[in-house]
Amino acid sequence: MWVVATAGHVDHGKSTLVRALTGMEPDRWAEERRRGMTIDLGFAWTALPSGGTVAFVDVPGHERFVPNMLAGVGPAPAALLVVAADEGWMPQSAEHLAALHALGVSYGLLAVTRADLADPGPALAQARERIAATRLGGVEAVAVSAVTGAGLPELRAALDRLVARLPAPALDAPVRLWVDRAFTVRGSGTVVTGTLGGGRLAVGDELELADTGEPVRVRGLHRLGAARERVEAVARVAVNLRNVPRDRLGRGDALLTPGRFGRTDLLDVRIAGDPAADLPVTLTLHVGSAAVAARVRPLGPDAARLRLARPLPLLVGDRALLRDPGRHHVAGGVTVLDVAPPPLARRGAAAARARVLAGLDGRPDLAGELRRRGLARRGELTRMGVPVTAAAVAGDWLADPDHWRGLAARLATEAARYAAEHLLEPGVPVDVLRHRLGLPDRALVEALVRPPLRLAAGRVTGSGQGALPGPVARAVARVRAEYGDRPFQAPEAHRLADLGLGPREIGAAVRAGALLRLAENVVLLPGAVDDAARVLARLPQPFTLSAARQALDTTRRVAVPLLELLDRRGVTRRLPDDARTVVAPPGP
Ligand SMILES: Nc1nc2c(ncn2[C@@H]2O[C@H](COP(=O)(O)OP(=O)(O)O)[C@@H](O)[C@H]2O)c(=O)[nH]1
Ligand SMILES: [Mg+2]
Repeated sequence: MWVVATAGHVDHGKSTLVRALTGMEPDRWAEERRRGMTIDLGFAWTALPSGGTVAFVDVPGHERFVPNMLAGVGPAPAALLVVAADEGWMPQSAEHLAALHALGVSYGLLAVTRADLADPGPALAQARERIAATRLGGVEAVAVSAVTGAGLPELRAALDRLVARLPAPALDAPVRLWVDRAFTVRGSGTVVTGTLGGGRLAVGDELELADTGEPVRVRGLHRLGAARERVEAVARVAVNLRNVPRDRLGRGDALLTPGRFGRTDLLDVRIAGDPAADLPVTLTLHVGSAAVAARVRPLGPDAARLRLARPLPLLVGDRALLRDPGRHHVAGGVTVLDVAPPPLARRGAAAARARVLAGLDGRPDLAGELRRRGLARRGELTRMGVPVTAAAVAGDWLADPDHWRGLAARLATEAARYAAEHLLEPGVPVDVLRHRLGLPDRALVEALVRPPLRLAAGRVTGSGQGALPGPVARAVARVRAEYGDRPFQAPEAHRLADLGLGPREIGAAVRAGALLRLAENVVLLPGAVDDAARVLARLPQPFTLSAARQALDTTRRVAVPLLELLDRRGVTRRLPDDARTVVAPPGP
């Protein structure tokens, strides 16, 4: 199915043409039929000669109802422009064309209606010239009369050629169904309709209401008036929602694939049209079926920051338009550049931001997004409309490679600085580093730890080795002097206390490699383990604990943990009878 919106001045024959093409009545309201004028959007569809189906969103042409027109055109990918042969180009012909251009609609067709009333030639030439200057370019044109039927077969054939050119919808895209109508059906509850431009819907699907974020479930689906289990884009759909009161949603809301869209009331945009500096401070932003007041802050000649009166589910690259309702003036087409822009608090931030925006084009770009943000979460990027194709550095965090390298270097510097400031502490707490580096998540700090730094018990260790506070260094020097010639005798606990070596000091000396801790309050000088292995290797193998103790000239207090340490290091092996052999003697 294809969806085509009508466009054109009031009374130029849009609804009559849709009726003639489809046999359906697009003017749904009694008031519309009584007044002979379209007020709100109408819907009708027909089969084309090729067998394909085209659904029309018939829009009102009256100047008062341009917002309704925009709600219908916003989500539709193609337009049928209608100009009456007997009236020619009129104000809403121009305004509707400007809207199509601003929204980036580039597929269309011109129908010159009421060709039985006047020579269609002049209106056709005039309209074609105006259309050629827009994104629609050189469109096919057909003169028709709904009264005589002249031109209708040609128009059908031209519609077939038009829809054949339309790009295929992205069926794997997340759903963002802009609601253009919401009503209650007795016995079924709330039903909303919209143009499904991408993705798929199925009965039972869970979706999210854009305005409130609340989850809703699809109870039933209709496509062109017939019940369906599933519907693919492009389609006109009616969605029956389970347990959703009618007053919870309306035109301008949207049904979303959960988790795939953010809601933003602050965005940076490119504006094609009036110079940004000339725009009124307040305009209406039209996007999808929504119309929201926007405060405009120019950032450069063709870029601006918009503050919306309510948040919308927008993605980078979305097309929208800004309109001045008072002047009936389409101020410009909008391309969304950033849906999560940085605050502009510092002096000069706006100018810097303008320079950044000048380099953006609305095409989602992961590398650029990371370059600008440094770090971003996977879900955040997805909800901006930026496909995540790179690996995370930690958890669900992605990082710009340069920024990440810089953080690793800063982490090493900060860890060393902390170690120098806190000599007796076993490394720097992860949270301290997180704070000093300004990182939002501990997992990032942990992922930044590289050898020789290590992560142990919530701290980053391995910095500042050898730098012991003076008193500790002096105490260690005393141990070295006193025990250098009896390396396997450990100072008694009271001797350690006399030297001022408590648990904290010993811990620092051990981390600095100045002492070796065998057990609580049992320390040796660092070379003792290799020396012990060499002594033990010269014993008849296997040897007993007692033989080891005598050879090393030490006590059980030292020998037991020393041998256990040698076992753990694979230097000795303990046999079933508790004797040991040296299996891997150290070098000389
Ligand atoms: N003679 C003639 N009248 C037409 C034709 N198309 C529409 N009309 C009349 O023009 C008026 C406006 O048509 P309508 O479809 O409501 O215009 P819309 O406002 O563009 O939807 C109606 O009175 C129609 O009957 C046509 O091809 N020939
Ligand atoms: Mg009409």
